[in-house]
Amino acid sequence: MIKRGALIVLEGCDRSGKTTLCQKAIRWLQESNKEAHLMRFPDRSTIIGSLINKYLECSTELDDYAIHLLFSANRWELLPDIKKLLQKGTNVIVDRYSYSGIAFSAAKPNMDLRWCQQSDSGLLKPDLVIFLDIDPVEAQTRGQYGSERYENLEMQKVVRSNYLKLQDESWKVVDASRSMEEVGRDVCRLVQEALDNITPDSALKQ
Ligand code: T5A
Ligand code: NA
Repeated sequence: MIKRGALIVLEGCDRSGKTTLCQKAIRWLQESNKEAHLMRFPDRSTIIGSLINKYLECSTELDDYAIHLLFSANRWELLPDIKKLLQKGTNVIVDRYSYSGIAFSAAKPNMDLRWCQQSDSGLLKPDLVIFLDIDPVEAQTRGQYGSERYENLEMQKVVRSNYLKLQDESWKVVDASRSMEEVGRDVCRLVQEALDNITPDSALKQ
């Protein structure tokens, strides 16, 4: 019986190092001869993703509820791909997932966190969520925020507090204010543990 792959998500505020660490984890897995595939949300390459991209670049306006559902739809449209990879034994590392969807939308006035959770209900549950934790004030020093929506300190502070409300048993919080090398070592160790925990009869989690 083929052992399914692990679904591992990296989350964190803007500039916490998600993309850098996802790439490091993928390289490390591939060098250890393990099947690994990198995905990211939003995936801006689809039709839904192109609408999200326009919204993030501030070249179009959308209702807060409508954009929330588009971010969610972007995950739903790629769910079959994720399932296929996991079922054939490929480990999938994902740069942002539902937690971003909830933490960012719910940081807007009048958006309820519980409501924001609904549209992602039924997606696959990750085996491991690595939360790269950093004070948004410090993250900001890693290069000026660009012109994308949400890239401002006030928003990022609320996002961080929302993230912390979403922690469950799959979460590991990593201090992301340390050097890239130290953070990378922790991330690779956690990834290895998650892979070790998958057994031939581990089913996909919903
Ligand atoms: N969003 C997303 C929603 O509102 N709803 C959703 O459902 C989803 C999925 C775009 C926006 O969309 C929102 C959230 C976002 O606001 P994105 O495309 O993932 O999301 O955002 P990006 O701008 O690509 O990425 P981030 O700004 O979040 O940055 P990362 O990936 O966390 O950080 P990274 O790796 O690019 O590193 C940033 C800089 O810091 C350095 C790196 O070299 C780089 O220069 N760095 C470090 N420096 C020192 N020490 C370390 N340990 C370092 N680690 C990285
Ligand atoms: Na990123």
